[in-house]
Amino acid sequence: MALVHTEDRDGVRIITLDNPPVNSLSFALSGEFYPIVEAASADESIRAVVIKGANRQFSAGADINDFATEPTPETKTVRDVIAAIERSDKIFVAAIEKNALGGGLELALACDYRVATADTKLGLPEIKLGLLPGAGGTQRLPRAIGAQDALDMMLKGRNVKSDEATAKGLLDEVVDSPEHLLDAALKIANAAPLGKRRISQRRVELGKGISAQAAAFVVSQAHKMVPAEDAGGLAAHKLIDAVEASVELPFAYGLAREARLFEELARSAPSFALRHVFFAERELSKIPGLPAAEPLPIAKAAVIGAGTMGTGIAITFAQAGIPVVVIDSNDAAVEKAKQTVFGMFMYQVQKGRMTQEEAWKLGQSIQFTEEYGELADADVVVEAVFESMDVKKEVFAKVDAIAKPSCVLASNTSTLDIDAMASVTKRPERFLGLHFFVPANIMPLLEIVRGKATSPQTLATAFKLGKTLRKTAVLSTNAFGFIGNRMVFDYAKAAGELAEWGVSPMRVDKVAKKFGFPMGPFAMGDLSGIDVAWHIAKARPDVARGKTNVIDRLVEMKRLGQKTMAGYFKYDKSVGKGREPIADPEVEALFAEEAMKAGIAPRTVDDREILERLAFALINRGAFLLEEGVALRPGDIDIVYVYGYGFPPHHGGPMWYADEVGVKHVYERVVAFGWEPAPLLKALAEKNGTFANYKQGELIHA
Ligand code: 3H9
Repeated sequence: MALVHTEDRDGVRIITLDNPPVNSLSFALSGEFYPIVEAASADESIRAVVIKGANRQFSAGADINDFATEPTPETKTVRDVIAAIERSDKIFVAAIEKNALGGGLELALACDYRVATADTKLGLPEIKLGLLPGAGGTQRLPRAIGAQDALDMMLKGRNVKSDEATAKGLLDEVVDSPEHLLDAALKIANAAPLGKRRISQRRVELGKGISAQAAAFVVSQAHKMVPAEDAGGLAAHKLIDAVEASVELPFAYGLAREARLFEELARSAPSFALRHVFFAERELSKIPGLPAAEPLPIAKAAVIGAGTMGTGIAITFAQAGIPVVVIDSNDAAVEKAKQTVFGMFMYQVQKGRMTQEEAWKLGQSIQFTEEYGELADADVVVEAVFESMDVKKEVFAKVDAIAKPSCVLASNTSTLDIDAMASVTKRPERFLGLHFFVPANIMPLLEIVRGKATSPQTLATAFKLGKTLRKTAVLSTNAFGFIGNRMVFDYAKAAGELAEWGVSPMRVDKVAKKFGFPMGPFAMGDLSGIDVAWHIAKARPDVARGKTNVIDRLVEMKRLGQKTMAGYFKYDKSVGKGREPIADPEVEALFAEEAMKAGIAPRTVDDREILERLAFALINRGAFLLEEGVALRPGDIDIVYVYGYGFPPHHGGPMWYADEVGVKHVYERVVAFGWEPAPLLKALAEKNGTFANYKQGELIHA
């Protein structure tokens, strides 16, 4: 099947890109596209060319898979296609439907005119893949909209909708429906009111009101605003260099600089890691062996419990357009929840993200009641009550008696047994875990926990719901702590062990932050609550308890974390609004005292070992979870950690990081640390394997 089709209409050649699902501009497509452009340029019967996309969109850019393959001298890329358009004397019009991203937008920018549908998104999101736009985007976008605006758009990887794109001068016309797009493009192609209009021939302005002399200052400021090259900022710095070239160099030289910088990035470790994250995210809902099932419609939701979690979940539903009823009989909790909801939507109004009226409507779509009867017509019920099996069982027995038979029941538990809860209902096949992360309306991760009776249709409904709620949903089996928390227990224990040897919590956190975590393990413990960790450690000392009694002592001292302004660190309202950890010698002394009681001698540890202990604890547990089938794929674990726990995406997630540093090295260190190595880690290490090539059920694939 051809990837590019052509049709002539009265001297206009219509080129249609047809590479489903997103018309990526792969090597293969470019191989067909290039000669078509050359032929149109050489054809005297052709006045103009319209480029459009099949599959209801223009193009999502270069094929990301191609970056891992080495092109041969014969390979044509989107860059060659664009160069051919640039050389041509014909009028080129881009007819853009829905997406013009990355190379897709770069292709459109090489055309003389652009017309788009109202739902179009334009953007150069390459930075999210650790790349920079490498097909002229860094040179043409600054010429089209000003260097500073272009830099901002590209550094954030921000897409703009058609109205904003028109205001920026990126679009010549917007049509109200895709049916009118081709006609509008043909009209422009025929009239070509301004003749050839190569963006490459424009001068670069820095931005409105900024003089050209300010270029050096703008560039140096931009370098200061982004993370260091070795802390996730490599692509950002190269991107700034490329935009600087657009300001300082003639177009052709700027283009050459961009190409060199792009190739450098395409081979860089952070870009490989980010591309892994991109594809791992898209694998998540592909569940091997799961029969296809039609998801149930979710038009109304109920949340049991108006605590922090329940309120966040309710806001999430409301924001996704699903009306929700929150059931709680505790007046004080309901009052607080109402205030949170109000404050949240008012904040959005203040930020200009919604109007008063929209905020009011959203607020109205969350109803509070103490009547369980109100959930009778809900399609999904999410329980978010106190973390106690007895309480939860009682709630579900009640819910099951009232909810309609098709209603899906979900628990938001972070550790408890889903099957035990399902057993008190008459619908275990409609039961599962939906584990949101705090704050539920902000955190993108959702763990979907499959019970032993959960039906394929219930799972399909949960994945669809996850998408509607704009969450990244990862499947886990019903195991203690599921994926994320099960791993975090080992991580926290590794951090605790370091502090028991006399490494200060502040130093441990600093090393984690330097690696790229937004906060270290101790600050994270303070945020989630020392009492929460203490309850879990009491329930499952085998998995969640360290070697000393530090955690019991902290609870005795009422140092429960940020909420009591003291935990592993202390907090002060005047420092970072009470959220900035301040080292507390009292806690360091407590670690020393408890370590001595437990017979643990102090030792010095260098930063490298600190990082290895933290990261390798995650990797080793991740390997156990893979082998036990708790997580389906290494990539699923990586997504849990990147989206739920702030693992630096430029290291790809813990399992990707294991491959980066070498599985063998990880295994040897795990053994040297005296930890029980996961058999899978050992097996991969012995065969020089990688997690990237590991497939469930096989020890080493390929
Ligand atoms: C670039 O252009 C570099 C140039 O500057 C320089 C070149 C020299 N390539 O997300 P979805 C697949 S870099 C390959 O589930 P949605 C995706 O894996 C590129 N595959 O759908 C999935 O496959 P599968 C810059 C791609 O509707 C399927 O398409 N562009 C690509 O939720 C559906 O994707 C970007 O970074 C691709 N470029 O969202 C845009 N794009 O079915 C990246 C998608 O096997 N793409 N696939 O799982 C996106 O942001 C979203 O996919 C999009 C659709 C918004 C387009």
